[in-house]
Amino acid sequence: MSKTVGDFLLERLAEWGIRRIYGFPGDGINGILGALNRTGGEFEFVQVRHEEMAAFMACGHAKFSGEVGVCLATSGPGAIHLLNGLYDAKLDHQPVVAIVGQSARTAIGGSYQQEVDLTTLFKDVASEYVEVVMSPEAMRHIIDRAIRIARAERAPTCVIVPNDLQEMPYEKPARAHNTIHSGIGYAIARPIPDEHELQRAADALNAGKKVAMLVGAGALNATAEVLDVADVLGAGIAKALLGKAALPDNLPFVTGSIGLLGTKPSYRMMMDCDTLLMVGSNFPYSEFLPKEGQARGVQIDIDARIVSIRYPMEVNLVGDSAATLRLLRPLLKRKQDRDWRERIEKEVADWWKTLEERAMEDAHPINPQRVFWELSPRLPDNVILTCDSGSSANWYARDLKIRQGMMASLSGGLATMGPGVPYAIAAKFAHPDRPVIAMVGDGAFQMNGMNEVLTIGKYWKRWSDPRLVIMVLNNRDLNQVTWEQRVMDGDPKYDASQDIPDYPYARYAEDAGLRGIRVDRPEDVGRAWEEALASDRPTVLNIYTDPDVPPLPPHVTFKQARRFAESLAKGDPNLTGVIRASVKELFA
Ligand SMILES: Cc1ncc(C[n+]2csc(CCOP(=O)(O)OP(=O)(O)O)c2C)c(N)n1
Ligand SMILES: [Mg+2]
Repeated sequence: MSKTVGDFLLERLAEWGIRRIYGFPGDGINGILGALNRTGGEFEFVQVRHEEMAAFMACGHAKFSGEVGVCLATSGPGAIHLLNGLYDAKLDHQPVVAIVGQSARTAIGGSYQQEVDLTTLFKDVASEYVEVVMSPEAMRHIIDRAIRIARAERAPTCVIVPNDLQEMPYEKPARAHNTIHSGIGYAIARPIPDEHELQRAADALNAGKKVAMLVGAGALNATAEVLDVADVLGAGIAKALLGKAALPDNLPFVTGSIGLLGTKPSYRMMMDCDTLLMVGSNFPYSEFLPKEGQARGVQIDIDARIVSIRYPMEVNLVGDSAATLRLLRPLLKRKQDRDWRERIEKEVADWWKTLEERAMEDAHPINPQRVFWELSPRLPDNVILTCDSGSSANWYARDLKIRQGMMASLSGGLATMGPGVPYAIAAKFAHPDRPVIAMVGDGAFQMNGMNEVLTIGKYWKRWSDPRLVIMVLNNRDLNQVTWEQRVMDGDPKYDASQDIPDYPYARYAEDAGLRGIRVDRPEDVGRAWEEALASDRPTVLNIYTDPDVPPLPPHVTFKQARRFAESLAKGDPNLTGVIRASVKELFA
């Protein structure tokens, strides 16, 4: 049999170094699946329960491996299911290539079954590149460009392959007019800013007496350089959510997370600083940054489009974070006066004590903060952490003490529910020798995590280290939103939209061939983590936590406090519990 377009597509993916595809079948991609079968195991096809999960996994693969993630779905419904996962990749700037089927070229435009205008559907999410392959000769340059652009722009791209074309004999483009002749290979570059701009940045930073740094995902590979610069500048460093793994939390001048999920020392540092150095972050909430005019600003980012969009910066340095910081460093003068740094260190030390006290406060039955607090000292050295959107993201951001050598991520930009478990699966496939922990709410687990437990059941024996722990924060509530309704809108909890059913998740895990542990007493939390992390198979920890412990912002404004009081006065069904757990936190 001659080589088909499907065969060629896979050959090309392999040449690009791609070996794993997350997907789900359908007759719109049978020509590609048949070709995958013929490769005889060269590719690892990971079958998911839902195409959105394939897209999350491709995004997780990119996040944890730094390589392009690939997902594959059939035409129509399969392609539509990918969307949310692809938006997650888009908003968190991850290179993902989606390959989707389409009706046969002979049927396109004929309202054929499962025919959806996929170019229009993907136009926004894959705005960097979405193309339909219309002839065998075009397969080569379209897949080449989709991969190269995904990597260059750190964005999702999409290749739409009509099903009849997948089975056709592959033909190389002739050497003729109207043909395209592409090759493989990335351009690796570490751009650096102009010298003059570097000097201007150094002048601003040298003039400051109270320098605050904010680092994000763009600083994940610049740990040493960030620390070096912070040391000379006597700066404290706050971390945006996606930058959690950029710096260990045991350094005394790292103020931790920032924003609604942030810490008090981060907040105070930003309110008091006279200079702001932002590295690789697109942190959105300007109310947590200095007031306009309060601080002189310097920003470093690889993407010229996003500099100076959160705070009016005086100097914008467009370049690779590590390379730029290395060039900046010799231009900086060491701050002799260390008062600012010492004040930050004192606030950080006090804050950790506050967090411990909060975590150990009684709750019914278990204080969710304690679940994260007790995990920190038990984190294996090379663990990979994933988290979902929900109240768990607060405790992940604030309470969990990350150390050097770990990786961690969640859906930062889209803040979608659902990626916690699929990211963890992708982390296991990318690093089968490392333990992985996913921290997800019961709502997110019900939304899709439970289904993907079956995927874990199918594949876990392939992983050299079988440890994958899914911690389900079982509060029987869509708790983050319940609290947003109370604090932001002054509304009482609306049971109809917020209450969710309880379910025996540990038993469910056992039925799926995994381990399940149910925890409903605070004193068992530490031991449960230890058991799960010593297990010979993936484990679901079902931890019963108190929905009345408030995931409040680090400072509560007068307006928020008033709205919260109003929500209680309007007859919140959880009234007594809420008052017990939270008034102390709010007004203390
Ligand atoms: C797909 C999606 N739907 C809805 C939301 C809004 N939302 C954010 S957090 C949240 C509650 C999550 O509940 P759960 O997973 O139980 O976590 P909890 O906050 O209770 O810890 C909701 C509904 C979202 N972010 N993403
Ligand atoms: Mg919940």
